[in-house]
Amino acid sequence: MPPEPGAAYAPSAVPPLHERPAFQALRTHFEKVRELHLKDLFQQDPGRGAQLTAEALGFYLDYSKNRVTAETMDLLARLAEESGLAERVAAMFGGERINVSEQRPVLHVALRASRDSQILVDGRNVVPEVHRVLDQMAEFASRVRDGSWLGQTGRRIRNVINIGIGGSDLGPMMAYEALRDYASPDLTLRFISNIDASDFVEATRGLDPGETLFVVCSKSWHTLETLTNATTARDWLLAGLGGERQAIARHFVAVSTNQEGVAEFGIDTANMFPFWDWVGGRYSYDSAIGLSLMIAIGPERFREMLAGFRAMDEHFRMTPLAKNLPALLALLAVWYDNFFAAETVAVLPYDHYLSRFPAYLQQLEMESNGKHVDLQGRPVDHQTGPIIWGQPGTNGQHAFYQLIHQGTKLIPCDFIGFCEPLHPLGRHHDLLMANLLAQTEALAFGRSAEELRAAGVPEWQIPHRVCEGNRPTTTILIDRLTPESLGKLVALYEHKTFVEGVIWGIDSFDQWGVELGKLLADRITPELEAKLDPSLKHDSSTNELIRRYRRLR
Ligand code: G6Q
Repeated sequence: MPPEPGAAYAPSAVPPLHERPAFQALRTHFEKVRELHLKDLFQQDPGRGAQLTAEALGFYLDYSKNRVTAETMDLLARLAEESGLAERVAAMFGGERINVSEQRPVLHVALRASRDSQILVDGRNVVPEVHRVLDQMAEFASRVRDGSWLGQTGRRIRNVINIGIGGSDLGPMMAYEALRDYASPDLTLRFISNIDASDFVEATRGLDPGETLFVVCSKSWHTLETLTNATTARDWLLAGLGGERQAIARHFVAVSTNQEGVAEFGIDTANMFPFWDWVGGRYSYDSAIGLSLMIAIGPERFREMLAGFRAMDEHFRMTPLAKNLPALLALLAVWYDNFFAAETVAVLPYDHYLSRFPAYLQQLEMESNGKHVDLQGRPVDHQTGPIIWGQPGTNGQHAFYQLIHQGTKLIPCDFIGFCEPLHPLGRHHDLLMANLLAQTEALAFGRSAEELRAAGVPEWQIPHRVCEGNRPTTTILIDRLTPESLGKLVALYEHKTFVEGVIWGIDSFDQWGVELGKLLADRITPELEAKLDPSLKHDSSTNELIRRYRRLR
């Protein structure tokens, strides 16, 4: 939809990154500090480990094991200011159309705003509508949970399957895994995202259609994977329930912005949970896209999670940069990305419940900041978002950590740990946390040839065993994994991503590359399915692959 006259957002002019005075000062500063070793920095300043930290909302951020000095952090904060951060934060929270390429506001913060607050989009307060949908979700989720929502054959729902992909899958899936300990033991929650039928077959294996509810999530209701899976689910259900079409209303609900599409599919729009075009897919799991999660953990816990998001939003909006947790994480990311030329960042949660968190962050950060032009559409002259990857500790220690310790690449790492265990079983938690701490220590300080010699390591082996150290890490210690702290953690990274994008001068809220991907397969599908050999007009590689596939399918 074209923007309303006068509604387009135009941020104040900010010079390109390389021309900002703070960036130039950082370049000079970088030459002075690039060779400094963390070992020396800690020796010179014994208070460093307590000083280069920030604490808020039960989160303790220790960034002292990064290759920075107090001056680095001051200069980076100046860079954020010169990038117009304060103005952009106000514009985001104020409902301006800061997603410039789609001319949309970016208001995931409205999804967790308190009932009495006011956030205007084109002069209309959107908060009452957000709470109306939350209440609708709560009512429905409670009925599924207490067994008063019955399936077509009169039996209660025992299985909930979320169908969605990308932003309509990763968020609820990550959060469900994270909060499994809080989920109802009476319900099974599964996720189908991939167009590969194996995903569907495995997710529905062994389930009774009469006890199964599908939550179909698609903002656009145009996504091939989701609509194909939803259609297969409808067939599976009807086949299992004797073909009675009215069963669809008892076993399917939809989360979408597209009411017409939902009705056309056959889902009763009374069972549709709306959201809005000002919520980006990867920022949406605290909207109705989180319905399946709410069914699993209950409305009360979902609201606790929203309170966590809200607390981090307020912290981000109100706290000076030097103590602002999301901003600090972003400043460090910019430092490694634009000065040390680090290509990747590892996120390493020391909590098995956060096993899907790195995958979730991959979408959040890489889709948001994988951009090559600035807000005005000019090519950027600097690196933008890094590659995000990771796995839970301690498992990764026995696999890829080797490259972080002794490889040739600089990989800044975020270590995330919880002080209180959810399962105080034997020594498990102390051992888990000892590993987290030991890794950050080893990465920073390494093991020198002298230390190895003193330990009696033979001379010929020493070069192989030396760990140089000076590998940067940030440690985030959180009190306990709860719905509330998960909300804070996700909002922490959402706002970190936003600050990075502001400094890089890009639109963190569009995803035209993803949209292109949605179109590409449409051309090839009929060529694979055609009865007669189609005339192929691709490159010779694609043509050959299509021919081979057609022969062997
Ligand atoms: C997220 C992206 C993308 C999107 C999926 C699903 O920010 O836009 O991951 O969420 O492509 O789209 P639908 O919800 O429209 O099906």
